[in-house]
Amino acid sequence: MPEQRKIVTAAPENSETPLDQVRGWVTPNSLFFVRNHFNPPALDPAAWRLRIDGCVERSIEWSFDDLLGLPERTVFATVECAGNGRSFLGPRVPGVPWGAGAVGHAEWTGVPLRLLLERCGLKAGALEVLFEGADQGTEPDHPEPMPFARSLPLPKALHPDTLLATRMNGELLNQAHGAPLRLFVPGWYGVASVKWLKRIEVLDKPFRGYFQTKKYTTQRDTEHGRITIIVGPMAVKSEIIRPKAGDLLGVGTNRVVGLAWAGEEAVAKVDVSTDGGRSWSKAELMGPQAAYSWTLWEYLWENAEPGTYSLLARTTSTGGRMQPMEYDALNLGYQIDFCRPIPVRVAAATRTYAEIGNLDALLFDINAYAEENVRMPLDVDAQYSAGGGI
Ligand SMILES: Nc1nc2c(c(=O)[nH]1)N[C@H]1C(S)=C(S)[C@@H](COP(=O)(O)O)O[C@H]1N2
Ligand SMILES: [Mo]
Repeated sequence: MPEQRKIVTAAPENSETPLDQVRGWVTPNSLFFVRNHFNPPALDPAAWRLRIDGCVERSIEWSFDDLLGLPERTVFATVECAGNGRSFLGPRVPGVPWGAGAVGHAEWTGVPLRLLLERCGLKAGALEVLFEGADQGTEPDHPEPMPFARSLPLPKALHPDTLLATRMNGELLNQAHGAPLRLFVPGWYGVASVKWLKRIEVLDKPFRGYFQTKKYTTQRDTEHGRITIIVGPMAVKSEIIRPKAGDLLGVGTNRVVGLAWAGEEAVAKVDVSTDGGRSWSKAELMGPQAAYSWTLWEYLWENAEPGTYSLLARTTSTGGRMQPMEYDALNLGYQIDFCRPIPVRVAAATRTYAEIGNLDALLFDINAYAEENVRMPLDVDAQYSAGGGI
């Protein structure tokens, strides 16, 4: 099978990481999911400039080469789109109908945003930092063209791991992932990490843009009524990548493999259930277990008897947060973090068909069966005749 992203929409590209092919900790750039609201702009790094202005002592402009010459920092981190898994929700919600693969894990390298903000000098009253991409377009409920823009609260903007990323897995950013420069906010949903950066502005009041307050928000009921929350840190989540929903497994021992992540925290534990959540067993965590990063895990399911089963995985973070069993409808089609059952069948292995429609294999079996049933009496006949009769 060719290794490539799974296209959800072709233009602009929205595509998934092929999770069933994940075998390592880091997702190769060519397989790393892409989420584009508008057509990706082609920016010439030689002509490109980044300017920081707004609530600062001095506004400064950098060329791409200037930025490459500044001290770098590298962070391994998982990025998930806040709408990842939306197609599994019922009732259906509007938005890109993602399967499970709007998530990936990479090594991100760049200049800490803090360093540039310190060079500009923040004025008293600085509250948020606004990031504007060079891409623009319209949405059905916003017919006026607008750029893709998001803001970060000052504490996260000043966190030493928040980067202006130039590289992904050691390579200069490619166009799909935001070349030449993108913001990278580890532990937060992908929407925070603005691609194709054009402009940064320090604000003294909250940003109210379309992708900040109209989209990418959830709701919560409080004693003061229902409030709107801007999507930020990623939730605790797991994904079973092998077997796949609908797979036919053999009797005996089967290997269940998956991924788990916990936003700004590390994964502490993954539990697996083969009986729809009645009982749980601890999965084995494989490889690094680090803040921001996903962890691979495996569970050896022993003594599986013929039948139909519902597999579940549930992650707990180092801070003690646990994945919920049900989806919270107030999440409005974002933050899809519930434990999703994966139905599988276990049967004694006779012959399995790669696909139900494999007629050649089916005909082969029917013929083999017919031949078997015809041959026996023929053999007996032959024996009688060879034996010279009774
Ligand atoms: N300029 C710009 N930045 C953007 C977006 C976009 O459409 N335009 N999409 C955001 C969303 S919703 C996600 S999930 C991530 C996806 O990053 P990727 O395409 O590199 O995987 O980019 C974010 N940054
Ligand atoms: Mo996203």
